Amino acid sequence: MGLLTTLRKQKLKDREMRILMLGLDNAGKTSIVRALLHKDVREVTPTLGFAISSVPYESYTLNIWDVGGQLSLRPFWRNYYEKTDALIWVVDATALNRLSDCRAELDAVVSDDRLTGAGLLVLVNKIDAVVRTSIVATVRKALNIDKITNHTCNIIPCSAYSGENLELALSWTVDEVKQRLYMFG
Ligand code: G3D
Repeated sequence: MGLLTTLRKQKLKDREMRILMLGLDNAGKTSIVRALLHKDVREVTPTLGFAISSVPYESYTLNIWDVGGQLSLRPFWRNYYEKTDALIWVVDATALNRLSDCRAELDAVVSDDRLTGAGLLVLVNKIDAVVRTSIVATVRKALNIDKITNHTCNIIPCSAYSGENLELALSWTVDEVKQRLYMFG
């Protein structure tokens, strides 16, 4: 059994997954984490560095790394890539004028070798505040999601405020990681 396979099996045995949550500032990353922890989502303050939260899901512990998305913090994102099992990229559905900036940042992140293999879930957050028709298609196209070939991708609309689709987001993420780890088992 190769070292990589052994490490992957150990990871599954430990039942912990490392999830990196990134996106532009103000997308709603911290709010989503708070919603997952059943905390008041109206009480967020900007994440100046990073915060790690442990979210129980099924029999797993998801260690979610919420890293600040301000321009000045983005060069530090790469310091968090190592050992990431899944990347959750959060998009602000109310800030479509920032999609080109968002795409440039996402392109740089997904092409980094240290994230190779990690599943990619794009969450289109704040759908409680927009007209829903075609929002997912718009974001999918603007971010060129269909051109990302080195990650298994999915895109889901959600709302940290209402909690809509957050359960679905977790279940997709966990299933993707499980499938990949077992595939190499
Ligand atoms: P960030 O961690 O990505 O920087 P935050 O984003 O979680 O700090 O959220 C940024 C702002 O978006 C906050 O508003 C927050 O309340 C709001 N927000 C987060 N999620 C949602 C959502 O699902 N729906 C709506 N309508 N707003 C959301 P403020 O006013 O504090 O800047």
